Amino acid sequence: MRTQVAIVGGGPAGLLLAQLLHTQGIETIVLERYERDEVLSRARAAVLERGLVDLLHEAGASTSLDENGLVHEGIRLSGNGQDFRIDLKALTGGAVTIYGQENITADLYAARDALGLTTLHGCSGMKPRDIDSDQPFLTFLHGGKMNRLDCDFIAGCDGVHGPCRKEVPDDAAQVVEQTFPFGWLGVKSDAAPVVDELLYAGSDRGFALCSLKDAARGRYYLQVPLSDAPEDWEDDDIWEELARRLPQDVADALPGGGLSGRYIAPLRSFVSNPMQWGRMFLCGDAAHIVPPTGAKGLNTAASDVQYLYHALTGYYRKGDEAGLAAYSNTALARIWKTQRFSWSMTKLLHRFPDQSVFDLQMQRAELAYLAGSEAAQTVLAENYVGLPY
Ligand code: RFL
Ligand code: PHB
Repeated sequence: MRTQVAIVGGGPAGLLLAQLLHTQGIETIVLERYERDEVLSRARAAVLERGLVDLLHEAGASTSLDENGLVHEGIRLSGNGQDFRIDLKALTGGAVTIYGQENITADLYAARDALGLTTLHGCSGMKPRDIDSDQPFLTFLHGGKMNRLDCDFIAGCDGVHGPCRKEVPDDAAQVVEQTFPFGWLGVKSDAAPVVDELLYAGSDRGFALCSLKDAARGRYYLQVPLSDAPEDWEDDDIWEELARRLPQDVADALPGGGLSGRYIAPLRSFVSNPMQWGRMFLCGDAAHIVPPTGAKGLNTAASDVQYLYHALTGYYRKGDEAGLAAYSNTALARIWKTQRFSWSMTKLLHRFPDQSVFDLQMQRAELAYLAGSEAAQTVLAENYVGLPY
């Protein structure tokens, strides 16, 4: 088998890159480890920056997004006696769109299928080879036999546990990592969302988030100790804990009832540098992870995809290698700003086990300052709606 760009990973980053390259007549094959149902069952991100929405339009995968995406012009923040709205629209002219990651992935698969482009599911033992030559290739098991895919370039869109990042030699790779001493318990509710706009709540008992799966269903998160397991939390315990952490009007309106899709995600920041080695380029979670408090993981994957898409287009259209050579530095410059924002939101709203009285006062002062300062709100809003590419 041969293609121009071999894409490892059929998650949102890999599929979006593939669709965009197709619009420029660049051939791709997408190789995914799991079956499609499994990929589509991962319900995660919901908040899309404008840049990602624009890319989905450009990729020809926006029909359902345009119909079902909810445009949100504000968010609410509470905690330490503060409770205020940040008017994203008034402060930045921008907004975010609420639309589930699993829907984006499904839309991108549908667009790819409609064009008859090749996606192989159930690929195991994936190994990038000769990436520092101009004839890289991949070997992998599929359909009961070993396969070889020759290509011009490999895009490693294979998530945080994928094999591509490991191909950057140890003595060239710098990995910067910070783990937070807590996780998020996430659940879905079939009852109507309790809020019209996302509510990020700090409290003495820890962080809580009220979000939406879509217009009809709510999604909730609670900061929990890493020692907790999802099955430690009964539905009623979750509702009660949410009520303790949320402002009274929201606590009073919580619908109660059955909850599903329970999981606990640890919070961490992680950046791997460089994001390219020879003819292999890393995109999305394969190269970096942010804590979810800023809603930036998928959006950062999208900015990588945008840079790589333009770099590859420059190469194939004009033989210009400058974009490819600069890819890692260009992508990382934006990623570090996104890391900063995700870290600042996490620090602002969570309870840390070893927080001193001074730390607590700083957190309190930070939230009070934000509540009263249009300048501070503008900084938050500008980052939340998404920095320019
Ligand atoms: P993915 O989604 O992990 O996809 C990688 C794909 O690669 C496949 N793969 C392989 N394929 C072939 N061979 C191999 N050996 C392979 N190994 C792995 C995997 O099966 C998978 O299909 O990475 P991608 O595409 O970079 O996308 C990143 C996003 O999924 C992630 O950043 C977001 O979900 C993060 N995130 C959020 N991001 C936002 O922008 N807004 C949000 O509101 C938001 N909320 C969240 C989040 C992540 C969360 N968790 C679970 C940590 C909320 C939470 C709770
Ligand atoms: C979500 O709805 O999954 C979500 C929303 C906002 C975040 C993180 C997760 O910051």
